Amino acid sequence: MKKSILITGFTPFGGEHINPSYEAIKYLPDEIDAYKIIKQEIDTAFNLSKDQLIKTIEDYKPNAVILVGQAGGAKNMRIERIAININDATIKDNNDFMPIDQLIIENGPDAIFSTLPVRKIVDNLLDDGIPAIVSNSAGTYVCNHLMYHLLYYLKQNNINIPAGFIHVPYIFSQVTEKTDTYATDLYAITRTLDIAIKTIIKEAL
Ligand code: PCA
Repeated sequence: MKKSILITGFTPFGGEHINPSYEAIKYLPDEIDAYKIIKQEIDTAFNLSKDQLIKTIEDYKPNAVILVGQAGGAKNMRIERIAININDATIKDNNDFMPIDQLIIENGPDAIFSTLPVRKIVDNLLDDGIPAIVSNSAGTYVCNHLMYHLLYYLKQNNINIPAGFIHVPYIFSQVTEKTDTYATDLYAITRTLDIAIKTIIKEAL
């Protein structure tokens, strides 16, 4: 099978009409540095997201997995370092489900670290003039849930590939009616993902 990298974004949620994570992924090329780029949109739904992701991993056996999600109000690209074993939603997901104070996996580890070169990705983004940080919390909603499931699945199955999560801000079209809310342009997000992919290929593959 051809060498590949799986990159996923989410469907819009919480009253938004678009989700910048998947919008940005659409503009990535289909191949980067000889790796096929597999693009997938995942439902913002606790109980659907994991199966959708794992099926694609089993079908394509990618060499790396990058999950991307919207972090409304964030002022930088947030390269997530860690996923924690808790679901604690403050709004319903797209399936009307709102878990509170629930473990993701009974008896699972409290937390699992990203296996992406997070610091190197941040450094390369900053060198390119893109605001970026290493983030120590992916929240407790669907994004953290899927990141935790991904890292847990890979560990359980002894699949040693780089995998992790990137949270991105709103884009301008989402904040025209929100006052004092940070936004960036879609191009900056696509460029962020392109730099992240190239960094992963160089540092971890
Ligand atoms: N962001 C949400 C879930 C889907 C998305 O794009 C989150 O941060 O959990």
